[in-house]
Amino acid sequence: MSNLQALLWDVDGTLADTERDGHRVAFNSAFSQAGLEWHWDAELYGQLLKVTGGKERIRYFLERFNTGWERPADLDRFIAELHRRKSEIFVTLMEEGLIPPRNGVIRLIDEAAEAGLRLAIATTTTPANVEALLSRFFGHKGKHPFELIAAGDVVPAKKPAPDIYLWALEKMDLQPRACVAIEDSHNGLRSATAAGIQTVIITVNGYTSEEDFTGASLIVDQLGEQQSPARVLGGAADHASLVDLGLLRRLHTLS
Ligand code: XBP
Ligand code: MG
Repeated sequence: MSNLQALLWDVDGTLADTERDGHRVAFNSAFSQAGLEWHWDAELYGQLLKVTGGKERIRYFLERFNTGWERPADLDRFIAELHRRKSEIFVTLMEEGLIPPRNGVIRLIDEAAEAGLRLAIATTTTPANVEALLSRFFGHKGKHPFELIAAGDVVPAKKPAPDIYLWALEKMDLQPRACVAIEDSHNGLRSATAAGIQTVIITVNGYTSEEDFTGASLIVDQLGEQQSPARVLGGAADHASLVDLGLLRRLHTLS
């Protein structure tokens, strides 16, 4: 009998494919509005995703890919302001509704909420981004079923550090073994695992499909819908075509 109590959800790449057509576009608009001739194409952005957190990603870009750029005296402040503008642009993009939830996401969230499971978000993205996305997917602000949104700078170290998961577990007074985490990336898997969560489901996307997911309980190409079944890429569920609560409970019992 599974004692599964909660599902902890990543956002970017998991709830929706926000990176290439959302965050990347918002970064580029912020750069151009600031008069910077920087452009992150889809391929470069894939490399930059190695570092989570938008401010951290800009810094990584400067350190690794744009070392010749003359830095302002107060680089931290410059990056923070650039990122503030990027976040405003991203929220506007989300409000326009151009990025839909991934297949099976709303189905599984609804199923879990109806079954009385607790639901939370654990992400490195800015809280306003999550609010905008959830408002779009579940109707106006606050209508979503998540009891906690753990996001952004509430902890100093972003994924792959375990901090954001540990923060959420503490706030919810939950044991890591009572949870399943749903992630799309190697960094996310490492973060959840390091927090003690033993059942991690990975839904890969274009940017993460080649990453190392050793230790994940299940790897799928999507959570799946009746008309659009999930393809199992790894884990103990060979013939599953939908990631539903029954499957999550089985995997949770096994791990
Ligand atoms: C998400 C991120 C975030 C977003 C950008 O990682 O790395 O940085 O790309 O968001 P995960 P901000 O899905 O593992 O949480 O610019 O708001 O930081
Ligand atoms: Mg992610």
